[in-house]
Amino acid sequence: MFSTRFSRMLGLKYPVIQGGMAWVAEATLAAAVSQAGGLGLIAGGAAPADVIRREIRRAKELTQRPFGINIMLISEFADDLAQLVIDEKLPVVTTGAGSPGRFMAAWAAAGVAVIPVVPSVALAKRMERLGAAAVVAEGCESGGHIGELTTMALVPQVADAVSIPVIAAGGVADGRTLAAALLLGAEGVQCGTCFLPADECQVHENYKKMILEAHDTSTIVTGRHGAGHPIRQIKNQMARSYIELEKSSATLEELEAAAAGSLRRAVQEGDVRQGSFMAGQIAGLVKTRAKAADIIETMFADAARLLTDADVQNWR
Ligand code: TUI
Repeated sequence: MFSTRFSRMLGLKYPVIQGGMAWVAEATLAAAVSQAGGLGLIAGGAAPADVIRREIRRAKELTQRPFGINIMLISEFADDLAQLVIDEKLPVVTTGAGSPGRFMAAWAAAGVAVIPVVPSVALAKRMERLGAAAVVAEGCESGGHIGELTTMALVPQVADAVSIPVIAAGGVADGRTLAAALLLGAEGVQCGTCFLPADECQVHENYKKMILEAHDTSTIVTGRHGAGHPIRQIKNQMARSYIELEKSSATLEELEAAAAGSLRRAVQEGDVRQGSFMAGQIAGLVKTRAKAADIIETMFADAARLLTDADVQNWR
């Protein structure tokens, strides 16, 4: 029932992408998601190509199934990572935080399926024209760097505007939200937050606890007051003091210094005060630890029940 153009394109059992979360999405998690029938991603983040090559090789040891990498386009190593995708013969790449235009010809020549993450209809259309295989329409419920529009508003508008498959991201973490995304016109979903407490996810225990204990209003967006990038993260001392700094009209250099290393401090050190714990608004719904395969199978089984229920109009 969950065979879509997107799942068939990559031979996936389930049309779900594990988000390319910087510092978080490494070989163990990506391989577990791919092994479960979804699409695992290794995050390029701000890492150099040799680090990511090592992760790719490690994932290849762990699974024969397709996986990809995510390239954060503002990384100084984006060009190296773009070539790495080709050298390592990866079937798929996703991109974020910019337009991958300058890489499209080389990737097309190598047969790589390109799936840019987009926050707007205009960018989705541009990506389709450039030859993207699909787009991830990412709403501002998502963790990390976000655009303006919600998933509910963005996904159906993108689905109407392009002919390539649309993958919904932002606020998807269970059967209900998956079913809703499909009803909005998506042919798959991308999830990040719900994989943070996965057994195979290597983040610090404090990060997992932060997600499991979060409630609906636990996240906040930094970067909306000063210059820079809007980032959704758990509302802790780091996020609050950063917003205070922005409001005090600090310089870009001061803001960059305040944020430097904060994601690594969250993921690796579990620094609950000075770390940036990027997470989506759906964190409040994520209550259990489980294997990545269980997270995926439960989500799709629940969505299947909802979508085939004869009484779907009155299901609640
Ligand atoms: O990229 C993400 N999420 C991220 S990246 C990240 S690491 C980071 N750290 C500090 C500063 C910035 C990033 C954490 N989370 N999601 C995909 C995404 N892409 N969200 C928004 C966009 C986007 C924004 C503008 C994509 C394209 C775009 O277009 C600009 C243009 O070139 O027109």
